Amino acid sequence: MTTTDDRFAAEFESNDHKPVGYGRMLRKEDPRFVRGKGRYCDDVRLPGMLHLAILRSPVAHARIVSIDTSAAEAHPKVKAVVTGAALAEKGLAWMPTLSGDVQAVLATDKVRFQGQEVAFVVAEDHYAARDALELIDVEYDVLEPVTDVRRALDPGAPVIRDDLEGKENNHVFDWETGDEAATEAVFATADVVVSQDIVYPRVHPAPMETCGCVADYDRIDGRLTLWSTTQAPHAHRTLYAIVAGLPEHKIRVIAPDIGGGFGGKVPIYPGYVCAIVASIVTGKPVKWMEDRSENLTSTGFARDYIMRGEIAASRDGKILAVRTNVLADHGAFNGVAAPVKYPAGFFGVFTGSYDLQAAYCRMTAVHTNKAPGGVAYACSFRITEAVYLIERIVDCLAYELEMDPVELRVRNFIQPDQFPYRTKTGWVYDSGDYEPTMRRAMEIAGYHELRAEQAERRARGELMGIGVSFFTEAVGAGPRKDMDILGLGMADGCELRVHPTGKAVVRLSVQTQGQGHETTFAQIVAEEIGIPPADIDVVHGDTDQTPFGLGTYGSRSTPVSGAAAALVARKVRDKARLIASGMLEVSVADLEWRKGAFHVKGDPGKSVTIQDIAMRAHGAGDLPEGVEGGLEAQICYNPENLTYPHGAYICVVDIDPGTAQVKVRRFIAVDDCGTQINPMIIEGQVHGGLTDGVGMALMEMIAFDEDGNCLGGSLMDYLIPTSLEVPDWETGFTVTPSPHHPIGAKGVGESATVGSPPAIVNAVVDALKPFGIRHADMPLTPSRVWDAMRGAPQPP
Ligand code: MCN
Ligand code: CUN
Repeated sequence: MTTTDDRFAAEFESNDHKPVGYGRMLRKEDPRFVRGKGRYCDDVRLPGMLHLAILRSPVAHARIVSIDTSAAEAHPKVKAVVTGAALAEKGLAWMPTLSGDVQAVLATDKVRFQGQEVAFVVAEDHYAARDALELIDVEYDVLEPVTDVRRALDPGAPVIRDDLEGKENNHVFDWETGDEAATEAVFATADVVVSQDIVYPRVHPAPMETCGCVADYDRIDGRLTLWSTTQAPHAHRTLYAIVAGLPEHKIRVIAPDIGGGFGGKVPIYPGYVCAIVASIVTGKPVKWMEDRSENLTSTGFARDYIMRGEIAASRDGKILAVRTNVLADHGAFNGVAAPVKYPAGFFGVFTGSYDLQAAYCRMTAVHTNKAPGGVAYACSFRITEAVYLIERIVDCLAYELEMDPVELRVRNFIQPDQFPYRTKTGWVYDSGDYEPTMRRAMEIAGYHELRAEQAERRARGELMGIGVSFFTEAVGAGPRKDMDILGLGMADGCELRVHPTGKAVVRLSVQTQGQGHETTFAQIVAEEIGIPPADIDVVHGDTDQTPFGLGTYGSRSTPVSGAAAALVARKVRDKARLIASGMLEVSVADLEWRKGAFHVKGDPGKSVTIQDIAMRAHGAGDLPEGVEGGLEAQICYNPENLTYPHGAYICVVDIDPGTAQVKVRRFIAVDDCGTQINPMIIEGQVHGGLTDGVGMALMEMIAFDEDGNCLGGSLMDYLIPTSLEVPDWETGFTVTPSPHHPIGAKGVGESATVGSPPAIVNAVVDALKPFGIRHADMPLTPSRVWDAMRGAPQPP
């Protein structure tokens, strides 16, 4: 099989788009993973370890009348049974969420979503703990649930958060961005205005490994060690210190190998807190691991935005303004993980890749009787929703103007000379060159031939669709002046030590969940300091071993910690230069750095390698005046701006007119994430994100019935794509470096998840054009497509 990757890779890497040294090297972590030698939370087994299981609410909304734990306590293998009332006595029944709300660790007064934590059992083994859950008798007084987000603010709707003083309705926040009056003025005089209701359904990241932890509290020296499925070990440690009142220096959070995070492992879940409490109470290590249903029903969901998009344009296709109204379902507790000043995440980039005159967004967020969460699943802090909105509404406009969707986009692109470009909602795009990326995608796709083929097939009554999307992402939060999580500024520490024999250790605050950081961060340091990646160990995921930083999400590792790694290596190199000048007995100005060695200018024979310098830094003899021994450095990097990767995606689908089944025949993705570190890893990230996109566009939705029962509690009901549903991805790349990142790299980990759903939906809607259909909501399952074809009303 020849993939586009092969066809284009050689050409791509031979031009000036060279990735950083060692480019496509194999992943250093893979020998461990492919041999089944990864070490995940559930592999942690400590002597005397107990097991914790959580009793969860079977109903969505109910008052707790009574809880009888006596039978469970009498179970011979049970060590403790804890309820919300018991936690309340210690002031631990509630914990802060990442968005400044509070969430019940165990319910005391009411349960507010199906699957909410009500009590926990600690037992000698996992099975006994689960068995004992069945012995707990809870009497519920069932209340009317709020499941329809559109009714959450109706007068008389049951108030979910009556725990909050003075709360009389289900309102969470109102938020707006852009200029309402200026936008209204543009809309009032525009030739064409198109408006469309668009739903981005609630979906779940569904990582292979569910959430869990092992808490080990040492009563003698008061130390807590927590192995935990976390994407942000340092931030979690600080929050545990605040919640549990433990001194921060006595808490060690270890994130071992993680079997996929996708944002679902950013929040602190009640289960972690329960395990810590259980270990403190019993004095033994305690393990908690969720099962699949618990993961799907109670951990951070994603999306759940109901949007009305409006676009104003001139008759000849100049887009003038975009306006949107959003109703956001935040579930029972507002557990969204987003920088404090950004309650709607980075949804403000809904103006997309287009040069507009005005834009405005108004959003209302509400509580419903559903699990908390809101930004997981490779969302780039809500850019998924923003990109879906703009790319769907631009296609609606193309439909009304009877214009080719590519031509409409190209006509409105922000031009290369407009960067840095300030959008009408205040985001400053660092760099971009959009048209070549679009053209590259068209070239790989054979866009014009595809349109010709489509015309022929349509004439035969076949349903073939071609969908396009073009996205600009904003990744790499901070800068810290604008961005913090619960008061913790979004900057990242990094530390580099070179040992006497020239081997190195780089310590990161970010934490990989499968993205290959052990490889790519070694590559960044290798490029800067000339030590081969094999000789550089990447240490992460352990607060005792690494400097403070905010963790991995929003594709921030490369933009923030990647920059930190490059700069810390340069700092070490600067010191190495001083030592080299002493060793070669020339002035610093006479030295030239070339791949791993300092050379005396004009005397190529005279040089010292970084390894020679490392030994000298630690060895006998004098160093130049004022230079300390050792060869190491540390920094805390505060990014100047986000980085703005972009991409052009083209999707080709065929729909079976008899069954309404959508088949993704081809998918072409051209991504631009600035300077590339490891093109192979980038392709892997893109392949994964595209697969996510097929899932969301065609299969995935966490649905609820009228009683608030979650209908997506198993992978039989919540469908995720397999290799059978996805095509051979065809990828291509362009490179527009970030001007402010030390190596010009931008993030890429969420690009394909962000960019692909609109391309797929646009393709399906394009295939359905003969039916006069302009829009249909995800997931485009056969039944939804069938209904759309029959002109049936769309589900709410
Ligand atoms: N990379 C590169 N060159 C670039 C940019 C990135 O070689 N110019 C490489 C990086 O070095 C890194 C990988 O690509 O190895 C992803 O980098 P980056 O875009 O910085 O994203 P993060 O490392 O911060 O990863 C987070 C991102 C997010 S937020 C989600 S959600 C997601 C994603 O990554 N979750 C994932 N990809 C995932 N991939 C796996 N396997 N598992 C997850 O849980
Ligand atoms: Cu929003 S999912 Mo990723 O940022 O961890």
